Amino acid sequence: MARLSQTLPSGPIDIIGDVHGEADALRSLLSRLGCDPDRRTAGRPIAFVGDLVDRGPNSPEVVEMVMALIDAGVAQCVLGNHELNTLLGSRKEGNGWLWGDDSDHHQYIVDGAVHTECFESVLATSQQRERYIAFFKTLPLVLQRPDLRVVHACWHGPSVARLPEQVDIVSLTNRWDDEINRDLDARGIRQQERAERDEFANLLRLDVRPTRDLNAHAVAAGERQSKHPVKVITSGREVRVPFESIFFVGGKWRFVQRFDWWNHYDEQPAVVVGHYWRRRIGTWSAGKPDSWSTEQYTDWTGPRRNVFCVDYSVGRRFAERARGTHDGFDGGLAAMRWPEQTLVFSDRDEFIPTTNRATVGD
Ligand SMILES: [Mn+2]
Repeated sequence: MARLSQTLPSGPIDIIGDVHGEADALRSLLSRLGCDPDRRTAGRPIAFVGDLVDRGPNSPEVVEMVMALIDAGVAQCVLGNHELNTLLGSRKEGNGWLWGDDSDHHQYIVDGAVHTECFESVLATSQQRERYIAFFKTLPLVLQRPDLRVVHACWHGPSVARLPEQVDIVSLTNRWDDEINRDLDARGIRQQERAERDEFANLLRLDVRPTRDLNAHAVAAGERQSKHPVKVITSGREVRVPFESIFFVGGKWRFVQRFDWWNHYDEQPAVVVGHYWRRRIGTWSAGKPDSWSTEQYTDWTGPRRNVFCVDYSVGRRFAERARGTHDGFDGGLAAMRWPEQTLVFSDRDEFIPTTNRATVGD
């Protein structure tokens, strides 16, 4: 059971972006923040935005560090979509480490040729798996206080309002899934969706690109996401993409893409999220739309300029390593210091001021 909405402590706080199993980066970031995970001490409270695990080299070590800090009362963490997947038992690209599966791999294209590469990840023992799943079940979806809100992907008032106070997140998620699926069934959409997916290798193969628009699949995928409060908060709302723009990411062909909710957020408390693979430097072609695009990588965004994504794509390092990079990564792990609103990166010495923030009276 988890209390789904919890309170952030008052006073200064550090908010850490998606870690994705990058244990070394987390260690150096924590040390820059004055936090010692072995002695379980921190200079100020820490809030993790979730997605602690998957794809990176050592998810077990990351979970152990975060559990220790939460146990000691110096950190909090919201549930990310990657933790939610493991709770639901879904095997996804990049979470084989938890199931002890060393054949877990990702697919990518170089010069038109499809490559597959296994993730180089420390595997969990069955004992660790049980402990980690039990731990994920205790995580809230929302952390908040009057001036600040922390969720993994999306603040959406109506979805937050639908959350029961204390609940088993797995039964809640399944119950809402069932409701949505019953409705899709009643409209005949689910049957059509199955036929469409069967025709194109269940949409799981990069080399089997769908040759026509799959309407039922697109409608079902959109509603399963955007009508489901747990999914909305942990992975955002989604909207349909035109057929010419369908894309392959996370091991699947996608007919919907992320809705830019931050451009519509018009409430007073600042919101800090992760999830959106923000670029830190340069550009890369990840094969998917660049949803969180701001002029400067340090910019706040939204009509009130009070929304910030602190995920600088450290979770992309597995792909950088696969292409031969072992140092000087594009993707970074960051923390936002509040109320200073400066960024601290695991691999940079200077503290970097954020930009484009609304000032009082704006
Ligand atoms: Mn995420």
